[in-house]
Amino acid sequence: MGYRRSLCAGATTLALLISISLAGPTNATPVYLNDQNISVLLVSPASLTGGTVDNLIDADSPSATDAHTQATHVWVSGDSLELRFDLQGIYNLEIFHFWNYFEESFDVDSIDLTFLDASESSVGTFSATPALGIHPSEAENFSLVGIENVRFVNALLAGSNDQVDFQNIGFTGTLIPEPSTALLVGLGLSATALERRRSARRRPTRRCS
Ligand SMILES: [Ca+2]
Ligand SMILES: [Ca+2]
Repeated sequence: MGYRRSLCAGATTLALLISISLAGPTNATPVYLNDQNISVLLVSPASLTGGTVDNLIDADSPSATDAHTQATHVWVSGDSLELRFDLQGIYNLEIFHFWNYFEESFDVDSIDLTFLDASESSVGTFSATPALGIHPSEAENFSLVGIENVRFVNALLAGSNDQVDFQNIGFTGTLIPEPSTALLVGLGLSATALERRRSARRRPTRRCS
């Protein structure tokens, strides 16, 4: 009797877990993405005029102030720079955070983002004309709608002043479990359930109630 009850409970649990896996992270908490969990590469130009690529994503939180110093900002002498972010996981993105420079003759005047999934297919775009920053710099927050299943972000930042200077970029999003992980869990549970069913066939059967 106890064994049959356990078998029925196991089948119910399996169905529930698969249902949760397919439904996605309905209760997941949005996380802030910075140098602790994502990476970024400079695509063009070949090098920065000032600052380092690491300075791009080094703000601790969306509410952090990023005072302008040579150790915190990013500066290119020219019309634009291109960046590529690797989120190191699959996210539904909710907010784009941008810390602009505070002088019109150096700041970023336009931003174009292209969001890519794990196979590098586009899953959406977003364009913004950020406000002039203040000093010390605080983030301007842009809501992202329908930007889902993102692994990579290509960013083009341009200035109409032959200078492109800013303090920081960040994202807030919800991590989606890797399909392979959910699949492995499902397969493992299915194998266990199958073995139990084979064992149960050797015993009298009874319907789950
Ligand atoms: Ca920074
Ligand atoms: Ca400007």
